[in-house]
Amino acid sequence: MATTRIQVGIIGSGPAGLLLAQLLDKAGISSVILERRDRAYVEGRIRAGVLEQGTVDLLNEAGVGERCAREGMVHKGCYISIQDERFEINFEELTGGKHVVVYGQTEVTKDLINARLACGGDLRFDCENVAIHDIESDKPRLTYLSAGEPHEVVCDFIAGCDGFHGVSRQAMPASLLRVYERVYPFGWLGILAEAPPVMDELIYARHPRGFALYSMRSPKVVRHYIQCLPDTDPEDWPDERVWDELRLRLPKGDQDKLVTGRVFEKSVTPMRSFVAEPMRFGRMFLAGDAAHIVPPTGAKGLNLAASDVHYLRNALVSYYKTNAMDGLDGYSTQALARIWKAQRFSWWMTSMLHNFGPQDDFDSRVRGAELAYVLSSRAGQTSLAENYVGLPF
Ligand code: RFL
Ligand code: PHB
Repeated sequence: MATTRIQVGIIGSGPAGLLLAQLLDKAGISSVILERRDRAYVEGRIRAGVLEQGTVDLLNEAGVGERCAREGMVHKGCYISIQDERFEINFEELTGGKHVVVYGQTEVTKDLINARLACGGDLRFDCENVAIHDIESDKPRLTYLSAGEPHEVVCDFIAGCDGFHGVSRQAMPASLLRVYERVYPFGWLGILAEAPPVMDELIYARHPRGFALYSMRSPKVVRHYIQCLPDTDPEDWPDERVWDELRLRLPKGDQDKLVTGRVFEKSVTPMRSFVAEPMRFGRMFLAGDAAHIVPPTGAKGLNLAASDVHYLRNALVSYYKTNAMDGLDGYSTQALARIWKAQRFSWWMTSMLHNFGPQDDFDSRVRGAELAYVLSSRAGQTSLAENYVGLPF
């Protein structure tokens, strides 16, 4: 069996695993990434779009921020509509100059993969049956198959960056793991289309027909979502039906601003909130979606993966400098403190903006009143803006 000896073994080449590898590289710490899928699949996955400044800063630190700085679109605020009324939330004014950047996760992933390969970093695609061994020892191991051949990685630490369906969380003893979960009775049908954005900023729309989000990827490509049932088959939504529904959920005064175009991606995302605690077992540390999922309404998933990676990188750097485990011992608690705040924000945005169904009358009135209050109060708007642009880490 081919054996690799390295400092950190990373499972998963999503944003968490790739960013961690590049940041460790800058600190002189060696790592290998084992990814189950092929490069084209990883680079083609359509997901997030909104980056907090803290995430952009980390991309810069990792040496991959150049294209994002050039092509990313700075968003100084967003709009929230309630049926036919639209309100502006001005992030810059409310937070003392902070904003977010719209830059697709697909592009972040491509930039990180290119940087990894350009610096001669070890990134292995098509790794089958990745398995974790000896987690509680000083030399944990990863084994996998590549083109049918067995391989082994012997390392000091394992970073489980393999997303919600990965193997790392599963490798933790069930008796030690506490899981907190909420599954929502709806999903989002998302499209990518060749069309100009509806407005200069994203629009989050609360509507009796259900929530809709009008986002973008560039001045020529939009990313829109509509609330749907979680088991919706995208095949039941021909393009015309999607565009009609998107138009109906906009305020009447904005409906003629929706420009249609060729739809080139359409998929349904179920919505859940999920946290697994702790994020560490022995010498394995979870980061990103492997440990937590947020509903996308707050645009926090990718940004949380970045803040986890920031804390984990700091802890690993401190270990290799001092040989002391304190930083790594504190990682889970430190990361979870920020994760729960983002969970709260994502749940809050989701609950204020979605239609939870007709049987939910009292709660739905309270949720509507909460949104109306937030929009009518500077304190409410400030709270929303402060969380949206990202809490410090
Ligand atoms: P990923 O991206 O899921 O990457 C995990 C990687 O691990 C690989 N893997 C394995 N590799 C080896 N062996 C195994 N056994 C493996 N099992 C899995 C997978 O192939 C994959 O390459 O997790 P990571 O890195 O933690 O990143 C998390 C983000 O991808 C996620 O939180 C965001 O996309 C969430 N999200 C959003 N986040 C934001 O910050 N802003 C947004 O605007 C935003 N919008 C969204 C979103 C997620 C969405 N979907 C589709 C869930 C919008 C949507 C629609
Ligand atoms: C996106 O553009 O994909 C996007 C934007 C904001 C969100 C979620 C997704 O809250």
